[in-house]
Order: sequence, then structure tokens, then C-alpha cells
Amino acid sequence: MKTLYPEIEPFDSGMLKVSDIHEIYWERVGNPDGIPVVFLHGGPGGGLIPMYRQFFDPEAFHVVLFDQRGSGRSTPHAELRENTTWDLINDIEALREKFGIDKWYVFGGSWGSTLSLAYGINHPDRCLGLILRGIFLTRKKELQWFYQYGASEIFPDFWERYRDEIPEEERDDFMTAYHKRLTSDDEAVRLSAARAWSTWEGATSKLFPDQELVDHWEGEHEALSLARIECHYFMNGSFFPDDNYLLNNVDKIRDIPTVIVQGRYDVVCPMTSAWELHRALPEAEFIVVADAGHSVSEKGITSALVDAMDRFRTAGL
Ligand code: STX
Repeated sequence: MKTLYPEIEPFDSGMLKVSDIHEIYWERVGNPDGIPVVFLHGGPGGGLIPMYRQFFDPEAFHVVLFDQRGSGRSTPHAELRENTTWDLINDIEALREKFGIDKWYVFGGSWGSTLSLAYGINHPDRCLGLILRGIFLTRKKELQWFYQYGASEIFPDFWERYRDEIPEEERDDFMTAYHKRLTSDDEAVRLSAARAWSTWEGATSKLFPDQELVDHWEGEHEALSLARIECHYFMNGSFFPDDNYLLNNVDKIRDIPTVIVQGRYDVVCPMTSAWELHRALPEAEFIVVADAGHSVSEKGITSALVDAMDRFRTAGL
């Protein structure tokens, strides 16, 4: 079983202006002359936490992490304008160019896997490899499962708060009902909806629910960006041209070394999507963690990810 590398501080960090309104926070950890990696966080809207720096041998890798538009320390906070998947892909390219990187490993879980796949499909020549965890293709059936009906049957206790935020007459379409509240002019309405939405995800992310994770997503700053940005992206089909965009374009990434890590009991992003990706991309290494849910901090998932990067380190040197 592998564990995280020790806590580490960035050797460099800053803000990059990426549009008339947005500036994104970025940081670099590890060895500036090492093998480049870009880290893509989840949500969208989830932002960085310091633990994300610890999957990579700091002597071997040069890791670039950033808060996606509206997330974490990026400004303006929880902003939905000029905030699409295509904007994020362009931001990844802007960071790559800023640091003079030719190609890099792309490491992402959950929404980070969605964005990694979309980036790989559009910029395959820039990818040394893809490390994908908790596969999320943001298709209607995945959103329906988590936000309308399905996961509700597995976590009926936590579901109540998510459900009760919305009056009965609007419950046939939770996504639309939440979108209305998350974009309301009334700050109290926005925040209450954001907390109900975000804690649902926090509560269901681990095989064994973790109150600390729920409390984290109760925070005003965290809840507002995660809920508003997720709902905005999902209402818009993640801005993809069609529901099956990622699987339909998998040929474009076929030659990129890829590792897929999936918790068997992932309720946020059920294993079917990882399985369908595996079937469409049998060249990729496919690792099912037998005793894990969705969270990157579950032991088996952390171990598989650290091990994948350790193996790429050897291959890359
Ligand atoms: N959201 C999937 C996702 O990207 C539907 C994700 N799941 N949990 C997270 O992100 C946080 C860790 C940011 C809560």
C-alpha cells in the first residue's frame, strides 16, 4: 500500500489573467526541472486543497496546480460568466505556455477526469499521459443518477436535506430548481441552496461517510463555488457538442499512455462510466479499487494513484 508524499509548499505561485474578468490562482510544487504534470481538480468548482500536492515524488516531478475559473483562490469567486469547459481548456494551455512546458502528464479525478479527457482529445500532442480517477463523463444518465434519482436510494438519510431544499412541486427536476436558487438575487437563498447541494456531494463521496468532509462543503466559500459552478456546467451539458462527446472521441487519445483508477462503490460517479471508458479504450490500464467509493483520499485510491505516478517516474526518466 502506498501513501501520500510528505506535505509540501509551492516553490512558486501567482495569479494569471485569463479573460477580461477572470484571474486564476496557480502554484508549482516539486522540482522545476522535473517531469511536468498538471493537476485538474474536481467539481467543477471544487478548488485545490494542499493534499493534492502530495501524489507526486517532489524530486522527480514539476507539478502545476491551479484553481479553475471561479474556484478556490481564483477571482471573481463563483463567477459563471465566461466559464465553460472550453475556457478551462484554454486556461490549461495558457499555463503550459507560461511555464515553457512542451508536454505534460495530466492528472485528474471526477470532474478532473472529464476535463483531462476533453483536454487530451483537443490537445493530444501535449499529453505525456493521462491519470484518471473516478470517471465522470457528465452524461445525462450520470447527472440523473446523482442529482435526481439513484444515489438517493443508497444515501436516503443525506438525501433528505438535498430534497427538502426544493418544494415538492419542483422536485420532478431538481437540477432546474437548484439552478434557479443558485442564481437567485437573494444571497440567503443562494447560500442555503449551495450548502444543501454541496454537502450532498461531500456526504456521499466516501464508502464510510466522513463528517469532516461534510463540514468542509458547508463552508460558505466552498459551497457557493462548487454548487453554482457545477450546476451551471451540468445545466449546459458541460458545453460539449453532444451527450456522448468524450466516448465518441476516444480515438484521439488512443496513443496516450493512460491509467484509470475507479472505486467499485463510487456513488457520485458510478463505475459504469469507468467500465464504458475501459471498453472503449482497452489500451489503458484499468484499476478497480475493491474497497473504495469516490474520494481521492480513500486509502486504496490514493495508493493506486501514487503508484501510477511512481511508475511513470521510472518510465519517464
Ligand atoms: N461532481 C463530481 C466531481 O467532480 C459531480 C466531484 N465529486 N466530488 C468532488 O468533485 C469534490 C471533491 C470537489 C467535492
